[in-house]
Amino acid sequence: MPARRTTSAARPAAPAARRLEKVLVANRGEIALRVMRSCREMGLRTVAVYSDADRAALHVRAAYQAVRLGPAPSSESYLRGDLIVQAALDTGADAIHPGFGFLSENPDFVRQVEAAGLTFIGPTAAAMEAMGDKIEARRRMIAAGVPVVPGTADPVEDDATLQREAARIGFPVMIKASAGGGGKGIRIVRTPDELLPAARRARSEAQNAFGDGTLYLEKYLEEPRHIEVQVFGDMHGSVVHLGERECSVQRRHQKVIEERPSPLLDEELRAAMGAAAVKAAAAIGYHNAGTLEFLVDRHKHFYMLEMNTRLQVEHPITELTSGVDLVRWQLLVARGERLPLRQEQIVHRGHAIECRLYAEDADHGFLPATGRVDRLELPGGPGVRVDTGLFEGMEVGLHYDPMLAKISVLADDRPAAIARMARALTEITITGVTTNLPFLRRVLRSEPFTSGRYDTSTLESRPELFALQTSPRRERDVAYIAAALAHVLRRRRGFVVQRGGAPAAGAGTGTGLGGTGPATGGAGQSGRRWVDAFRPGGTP
Ligand code: MV4
Repeated sequence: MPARRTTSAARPAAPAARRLEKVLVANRGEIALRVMRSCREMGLRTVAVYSDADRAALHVRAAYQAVRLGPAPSSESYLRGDLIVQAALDTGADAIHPGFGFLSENPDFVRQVEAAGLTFIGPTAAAMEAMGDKIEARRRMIAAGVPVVPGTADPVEDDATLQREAARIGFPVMIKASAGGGGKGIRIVRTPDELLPAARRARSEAQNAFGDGTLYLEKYLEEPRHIEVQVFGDMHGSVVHLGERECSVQRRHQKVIEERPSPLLDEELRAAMGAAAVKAAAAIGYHNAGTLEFLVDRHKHFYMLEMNTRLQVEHPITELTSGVDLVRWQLLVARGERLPLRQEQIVHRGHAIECRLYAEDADHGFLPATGRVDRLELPGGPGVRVDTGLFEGMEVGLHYDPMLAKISVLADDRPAAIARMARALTEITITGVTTNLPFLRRVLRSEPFTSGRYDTSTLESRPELFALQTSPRRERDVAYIAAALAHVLRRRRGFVVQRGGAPAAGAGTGTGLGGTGPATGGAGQSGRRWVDAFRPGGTP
């Protein structure tokens, strides 16, 4: 597909084959491991970089070589593009994979990498810039015929323009920062009198956060779904899509569960959104992995919002249903090869769901949790995939993203995928750090999720549906059980039960009187578990 209306900088580079034998992975945790796995399968050597907090991390152990960057804070380690490029040169790497977050969407970093004669595994700096400037992106998408949310085509500078444009669009409107993205620097304005004060605050916030106070306006869509489309381009001008991911289960712009296909889309809408996503990527001569974010309103109208110019956290669900290794494709495209499949050869099978396990306390304001992981059991079995950098003994601190693991499942259909995920979640044990695991279980079996009728506001507008359930009756029952347990354990002090086995010889069977067994040896030393006290035949 030829790319039209592109500047020379955005046109696909000459597809000269490039040497790719050793890849430096400029990231940490599960995504660094994920990238290294595909590298290894392709016979490529890997270089890890790490901060002092990550000396013992799995990504360091998985790599062929590892280079220390600096102290734990990202600003002194994973965000130090200069040190990362130097590490690549020192180790003889020929390419850098940025993962996601950190430097992955920083066009200056891309230029630094290329100036050093290295290959950046991702799109061009120009494509990142075109999509990073939201007003510029809207202009280009409108020109390409991709639907965007009704709004302004130009920055809104003065108060008169703000008022005129807001009235033309119609309230409620949303004020957004052109340099923004994600959830930063946006404001909902419901009435004309709120407009100017909101714009003033938004402008100074954007100026502080991004060094650019440029604003634009959009019609505010109420309770939209957030559905994104995975695209892939090569340096020969081909662009394909790999279907959508439903990402509406989120709170505070933090995604919690993603699934594909979206329960909302029919084949017609899916095809229309896929075609729009391909058109958007082709219009800027895009190559490598990208994602087009759309909002879908209650009338099932879709509007492009933003383009993410990187591999995304939730890419595993696309891999599960398509069978495509997206990192492999990134590496192939970066070395100048053509996409391995044409659009009609990309076929999805089954239903995939991803749950994000976060180190946070969902029952106490979702505060970030820290600690040392002392026991860890991860799920497995049919159709289960785990992406994580966790290991027993790992310290979870506050320096990096709180996401600990991604649990993904593939099954024949949506109900089977939900059942499989519920099963997988029950197989997880993690102690030493509080996680959102109980919250994930509650969301998974909630009515909005099981029915597929949820939107981006559901988690935040109906928190009671996902909250820890307590009631006077339930609390009374818990109190009864605790009292009974305390009673039994008191009477049986010294009752020795071998861990997981039959009661030890002579250890109080039948009498149940305190003190008949060995008087020494607490539960910890005997290895006795409280459940053993309730084994059939084990009661007095
Ligand atoms: C919107 C919107 C409604 N109408 N724009 C939030 C993050 C940024 N990427 C764009 N966002 C939104 N833009 C218009 N015109 C609602 C959101 C929004 C949202 C979007 C995607 C996923 C979750 C969200 C949660 C709240 C608001």
